Amino acid sequence: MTGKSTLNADEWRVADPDRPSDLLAREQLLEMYYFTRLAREVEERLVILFRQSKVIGGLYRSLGQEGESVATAYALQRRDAVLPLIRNMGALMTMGVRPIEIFRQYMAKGTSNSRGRDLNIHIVHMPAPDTHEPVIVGPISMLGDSIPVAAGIAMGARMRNNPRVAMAWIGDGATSTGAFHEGMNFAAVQKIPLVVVAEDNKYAYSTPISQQMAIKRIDERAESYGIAHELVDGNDMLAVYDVAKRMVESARAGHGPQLIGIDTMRMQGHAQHDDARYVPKTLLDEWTAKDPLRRFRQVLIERSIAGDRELDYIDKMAKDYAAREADLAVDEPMPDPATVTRGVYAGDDYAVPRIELVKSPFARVSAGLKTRPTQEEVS
Ligand SMILES: Cc1ncc(C[n+]2csc(CCOP(=O)(O)OP(=O)(O)O)c2C)c(N)n1
Ligand SMILES: [Mg+2]
Repeated sequence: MTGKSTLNADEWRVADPDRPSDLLAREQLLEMYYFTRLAREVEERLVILFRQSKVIGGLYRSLGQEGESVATAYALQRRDAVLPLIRNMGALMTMGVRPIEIFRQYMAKGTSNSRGRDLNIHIVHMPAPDTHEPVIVGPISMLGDSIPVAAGIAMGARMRNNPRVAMAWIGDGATSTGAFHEGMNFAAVQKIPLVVVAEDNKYAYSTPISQQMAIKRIDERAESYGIAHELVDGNDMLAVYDVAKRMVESARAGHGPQLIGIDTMRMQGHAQHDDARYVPKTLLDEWTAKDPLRRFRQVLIERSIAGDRELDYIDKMAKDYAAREADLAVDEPMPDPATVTRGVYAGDDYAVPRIELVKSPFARVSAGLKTRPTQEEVS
């Protein structure tokens, strides 16, 4: 072929079937970075609100786990179902949940999704059946129970010929519950399109992983059910995305449930009230060096996807956005005490407010960035 190639920088990359991340365009990579940074900034804001006694109840951070949360959710389609737990702020940001919804919930505002009846990221979004909106089922407090629920959601979709996949995140501790095992077995037997993200973050509250399971790799939990499984470095965002994308597509193609084991670390206590003195400092030091956001930033720079200037710009956008959303939520009213018994029992017509979803969460940021790298940047 002669003459100037018309292929642009995103198209010339040759896809390796094992590495679907090869096909991610520059904007998508920056979007993943943005969601990860946004998850961290929203939580940083929550820490400030917590110290000001504006947060009701505990504050559960996902520090060090934002990358795996984003990279797994990024493998989904918008119409899929997600069942995140307390460490999956990144998944909520990726599915387009407006940060103000998180602040409202954490402050138990009357405007919040649960109108102050429940806290933190316990939000729900149940669109009309078969629309292209995401289904979001917030953390179910009885750990492990989200697995049979996720299986039910995905099975229900399949019965209506809706190619919806359900993704459920679950901690190492929660994989020791009976509900987890029953849900996994049921999903396997029924070949349900369910992807389970099992997070080995080394602790379940103060219980170390060695007292949680006698196997070394969390993904081996899946072996006895005949479920496909893989273990991945949870702080390497593109490696996580690669496994998640392959599994989501495999589940969608009818190959049954899949389990992705995430090797990561909970970088703070179980919640803000837990100083985690039982965690050896050497372990924290080892994982501090593997911070997912810093590592991903490095990858983006090395691959000439973006430079410090652009990434600093995204950081600032995320930080300012989180601050603005928090300020808006602070000024909103608390629930009306006269309604306290309403919306608690079934059969009540006191409807749950719909949460606000952002259609293309990254659009406002990318508008300020060049959309393609220059030839110099890629050569
Ligand atoms: C069935 C059940 N048992 C105990 C608890 C109390 N509890 C809440 S969070 C938690 C620790 C969970 O650890 P893990 O599953 O590893 O998730 P992580 O917090 O590490 O993300 C416990 C024991 C609960 N909510 N449900
Ligand atoms: Mg854990």
